[in-house]
Amino acid sequence: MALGNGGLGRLAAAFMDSLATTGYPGFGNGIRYQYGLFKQRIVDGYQVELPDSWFGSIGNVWETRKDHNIVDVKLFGDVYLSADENGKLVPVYEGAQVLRAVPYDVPQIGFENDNINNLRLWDVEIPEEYELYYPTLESRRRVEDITAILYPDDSNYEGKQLRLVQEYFMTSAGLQTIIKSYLKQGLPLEQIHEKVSVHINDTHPAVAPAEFMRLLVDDYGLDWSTAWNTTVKTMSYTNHTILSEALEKWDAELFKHVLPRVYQIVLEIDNRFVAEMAQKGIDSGVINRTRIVKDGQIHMANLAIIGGHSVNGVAKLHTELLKEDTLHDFYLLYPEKFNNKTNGIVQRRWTQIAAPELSKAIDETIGEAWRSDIHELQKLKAYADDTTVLDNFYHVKQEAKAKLARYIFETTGVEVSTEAIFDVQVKRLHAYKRQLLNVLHIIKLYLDLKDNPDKDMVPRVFIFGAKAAPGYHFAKSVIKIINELANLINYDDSLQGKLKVVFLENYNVSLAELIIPAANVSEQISLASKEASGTSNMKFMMTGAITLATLDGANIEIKDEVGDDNIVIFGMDKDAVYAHYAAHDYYARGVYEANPVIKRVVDSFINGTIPNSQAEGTEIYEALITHNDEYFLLEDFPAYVEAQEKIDQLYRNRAQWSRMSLLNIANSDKFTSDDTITEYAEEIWNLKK
Ligand code: 8GP
Repeated sequence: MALGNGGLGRLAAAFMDSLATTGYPGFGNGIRYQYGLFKQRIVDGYQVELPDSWFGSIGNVWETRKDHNIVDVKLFGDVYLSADENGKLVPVYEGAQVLRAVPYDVPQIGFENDNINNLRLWDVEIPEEYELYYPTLESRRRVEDITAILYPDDSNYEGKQLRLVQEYFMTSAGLQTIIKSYLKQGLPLEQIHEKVSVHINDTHPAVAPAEFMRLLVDDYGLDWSTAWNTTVKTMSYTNHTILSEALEKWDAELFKHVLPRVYQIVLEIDNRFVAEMAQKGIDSGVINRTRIVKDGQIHMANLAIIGGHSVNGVAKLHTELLKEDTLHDFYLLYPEKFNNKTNGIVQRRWTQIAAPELSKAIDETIGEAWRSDIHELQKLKAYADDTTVLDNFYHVKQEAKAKLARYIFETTGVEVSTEAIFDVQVKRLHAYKRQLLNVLHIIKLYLDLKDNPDKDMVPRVFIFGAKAAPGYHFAKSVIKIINELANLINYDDSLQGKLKVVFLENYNVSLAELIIPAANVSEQISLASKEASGTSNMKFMMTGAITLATLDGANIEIKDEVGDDNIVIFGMDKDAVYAHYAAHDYYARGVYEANPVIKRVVDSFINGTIPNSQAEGTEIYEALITHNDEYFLLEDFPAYVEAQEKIDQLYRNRAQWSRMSLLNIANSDKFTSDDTITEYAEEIWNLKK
C-alpha cells in the first residue's frame, strides 16, 4: 500500500511490524486513501504523476470493515457557550457537518509468534440521516475527497482546508475509539494515561491534544485541569525534520472555520500556557516563540510539545539539533521531555524478503539463529578474513547485481555490467539530499573521460530512484537533468562503457527490495544537519553496501558501529555548516570562480553540454550561483570527488572491499526497528509486552 511518502511512512510500517513481532500491543491509525502516493512515469525525461489505484480490481483482501466501531466526526458550523441548569458553561454546536468515520482493520502480523496487532484505516461516508444535505454529485464528491488521496495539493486555500479536514477526521475518529475501548474496562477516565499512550507521529496528527481535551471536557464532562493532566500524560510526539517548512502551521481563520470548537480549546490551552509561563517568570521572548497561537497561525508542533510529556528526535545528531537549535526554547522550558530514539528498519524485510541469497549465505556461515535474533549477525565478524566466506558473499552480491541489471535492461534498455561499481542514490528528490552533488560528480567524470578516454577507473553505474513532490519545480528539473545526462552518457561509445547513468522510475518499497541488495555504494550525501536520520542508509548497510556519506543523521551512528575504516566520510560537518550560517560568509560565486574544475562542471548546465535541458540547466545554474547554493554543494564538491576516488581505489582490492562489506552486515544489527520500538515502549509509553 503506497499510503506513505518516503522514510516517514516506511518507518511507520516498520514500527507496526516490530510492535507485533516484539509482542507489544500497539495499534496504528491512518486514512484509507483510495489513491496512495502518485505513480511516477518518466516521459521525455520529465516526471509524470499518475494516480496509484492500489485497490485494483480485487480491493484490499487484508482489510475487514468494522461497522460496529463506526464513529461520527463533526466539522464546520458555529459554536457558542451557554449556561446549563447548574450554571456551567457548555458548548452549543450549530450547523455542523456530521461525517461518518468507518474503520477498516488490517492485521499486523508478528514474525513467528502468535501476535496480531491492528492497523485501523478510516474511510469517510455520509450518514444516512444526513443524506438530504448532499443532493448533488458534486457535494457528495467533496466528502469523498477526504479519503481520496494522500497529500493533496495544498498550494491553494481549498487544498489546505482539505488537508486539515483529513488530519482532524483521522485523529478524532482514532481518539474517540481509544476512549470508548478504554471505558469498556470500567476504569475511571481521568486515569486513562495509565493504560493508554497516544503517539503523535510528526505534526499531521498534532491536533490530538486539543481534540482529546474536547472529548474529555465536552463529551465526558471532566473538568479542565483533570483533563489537561491526563492529556499531557497520554500524549507524546516525534519530530522527523528540522526543516521549518515541514512543521505544520495553520492559518487561524481557516482552523476556526473548519474546527470551531477545537479552535476555542486551542486558544484556551495557549492562554493558560502563556499565563503559567509568565507566572514562573519565563522571559517573554521565550514565551512568544513557544506559544501555540501567534501571528494569525496555529503552530502544530508547539501544541504537540506543550500537550504531551515526551518529544523525541530520530537520530542522535537530530535530537541534539532539536535541543540546541530548532526547539531550543522548548528545551529550556521542558528539558525532561526531550529524548532520542534512533530510527531502525525491519531486518526481516531487508534481508530475508529482499535478499534471500544473502540470507542463505549468512545461514551457511553462522547458522539460522540470526533470522529471529538479529544480534547474532555480530558473529559474522569472526569471518572477516575468511577468504571462502568473503568469496561466497561476493558472489551473492554479484547475483543481486545481475538481477538488477536485468531489470534495468528490461525497463530502460540500458545495458550495465555487473563488473562495474553499482553506486546508488534512492530517496525522495529534495535539494537538501543533494542528488545534484552526485550529478556534479558524474559530469566531472564524463568530462574527464572525454578529455582522456583511457582514464584509469573502475567502471561505474550510477543508479537513481526518486519521486519529486508534484509542486516542487526544482526537484523536477533535477530529474530531467539526470535523464538527459543518462541519454548523453549511455550511448556515447567513446566512454568505453566506463560510465552509465540509470534513473529507475517509480521508486517505492518493492523497487527498493530489488535495488538495495544490489548496491555496492550507498550515497548518503545530504548537507550535514539536514537529514534527520535516514533509514535507507541502514538497509544498504545491512545488505553489504559501503556507505559514502556526510556526517549527518544516522550516518554518524553507522560510522560509530562500523568504524572509520569501513565507511567513506567526507565534507563539512554540522559545526562547519552552522559556522557559515553564523558568519554569513558563504559565497558560491567565489568558490565557482576560484576553482576551474567546479567552473567547468557548473558551466556545462548552460553551455549546451547536456542536451534538451536548457530551461532546467539554467534553473540549476541559477540555484547554484545566483541564489548562492543553499546547500553548499560547491564547497563540499572537492571532498566528494576525493571520497569517490577513494571508493574507486578500495573497490579494486576485492578482498578488502568484501571484508568491509561483511563488517557492515555484521554491525547492522544495531539498526533493527525491533529495538527502536522496544525503547519507545519502555521509555515513552511505559508499555508492557
Ligand atoms: C523524514 C526524515 O527526512 C528522514 O531523515 C527520516 O529518516 C524519516 O523522516 C523517518 O524518521 N521526515 C519526513 O519525512 C518529514 O518530516 N515529513 C514531514 C513533512 C511531512
